[in-house]
Amino acid sequence: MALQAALLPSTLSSVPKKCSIAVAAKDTAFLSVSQKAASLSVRTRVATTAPVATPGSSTAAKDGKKTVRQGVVVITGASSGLGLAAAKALAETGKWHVVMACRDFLKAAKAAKGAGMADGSYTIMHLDLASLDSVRQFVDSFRRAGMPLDSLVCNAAIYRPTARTPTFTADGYEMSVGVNHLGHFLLARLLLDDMQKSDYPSRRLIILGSITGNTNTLAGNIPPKAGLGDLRGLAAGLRGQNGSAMIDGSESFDGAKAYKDSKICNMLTMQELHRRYHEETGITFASLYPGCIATTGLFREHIPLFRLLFPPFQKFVTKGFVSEAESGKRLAQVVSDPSLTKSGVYWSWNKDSASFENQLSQEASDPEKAKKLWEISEKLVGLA
Ligand code: NDP
Ligand code: PMR
Repeated sequence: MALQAALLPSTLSSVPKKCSIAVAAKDTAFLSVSQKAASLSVRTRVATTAPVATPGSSTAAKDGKKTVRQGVVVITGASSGLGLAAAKALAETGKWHVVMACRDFLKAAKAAKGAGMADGSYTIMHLDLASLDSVRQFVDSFRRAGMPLDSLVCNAAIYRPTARTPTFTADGYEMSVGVNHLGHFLLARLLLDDMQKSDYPSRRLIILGSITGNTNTLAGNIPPKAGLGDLRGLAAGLRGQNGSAMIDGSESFDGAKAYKDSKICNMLTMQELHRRYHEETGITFASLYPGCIATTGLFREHIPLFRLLFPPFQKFVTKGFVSEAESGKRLAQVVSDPSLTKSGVYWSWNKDSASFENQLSQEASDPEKAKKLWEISEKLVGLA
């Protein structure tokens, strides 16, 4: 019920800067139902539950000393799997207000309720990474909501393992790379400004990587192997019809490889952000392989037999399996653990679930490639 009542058009000018979201939610009571319906567009909806404490405000302890305020973290793709589990883990600490940046608003709302996330511990905002317009609108909505930004987690992804023909984003880019890399690239670049304004003691920008994008591992050597080549397909626009839909310029499309390539892009982008911005801003940039979360929606497009056998295979054969809850704790650690402040790191976990700095493959740590990827991506998302 709180959710329906709190459906807000992000364009409302009444949302005050540094607002208490409780006030913003209450304001909607003054809108008539028809006004609400008329002003709600799928792309600009914001829902929030009344917060326990105003996100971004410092709280004064009884002895007069200021305590660290509640942090605000944006997590993309928080409507399922790892993103949802991390959102829950962070919200439960009471130290974080989670902004769930999701393409399916109602799914996200149901998922948060279903996971038992407390009212007031999260805000849902619409973000479709398959549209650069939507990314810009999200940034706009977030700024209008008046919250600070302390951490950003680029988590959303799609995997199209059986696809033999490409599909395309609203801007005409191959979908896996468009969503997993280009959408996040634009989002991260735009929100860096907001993160720089934050006074939070440890600000972190995290981009999900994976073992399957790293060819220095057994998992990374299962065909089709990731590989960006000289990026000629990306440089030509990744459009398929007038060139290649694959980053390396291959003529034939391979959905599984496109995903793994996008993960190399994610890991290279994290390192390039580190090189360009860490010293200047103090922001920690990190990536991670959370373990094989074989039960998530990531494998929804895989054949039924794969979905049946993959979890037991990972549990009992590779022993790389990790539950959604455990992976959520790992990601939450990278967001907030005081011992994980090192920048430019790709985190992994050992069998005892202890984190360690992992080695990226040669390609996923190639600075020349990272620079080239950065420059091409800037052009594709309209930043250069
Ligand atoms: P899920 O499919 O459960 O979650 C992916 C999320 O991304 C969903 O919330 C989905 O939204 C969202 N999403 C997809 N497309 C878009 C879009 N266009 N705009 C906005 N959001 C979108 O997968 P996982 O939780 O497994 O994956 C999370 C991350 O973890 C990914 O980056 C993945 O690469 C990484 N990872 C996963 C591993 C695993 O074993 N599962 C291993 C290594 C890394 P919706 O709910 O609407 O579909
Ligand atoms: Mg893999 C140590 C062994 C290991 C690990 C940790 C993974 C993780 N996988 C391993 C081994 C193997 N896998 C082996 C030996 C095989 C051949 C039977 C195998 C196969 C396989 C397939 C077909 N594995 C897969 C697939 C997928 O479709 C998944 C994928 O590539 O998604 C991109 C996948 C994965 N294996 C993993 C992980 C973490 C994934 C998926 C998640 C990801 O990278 O995001």
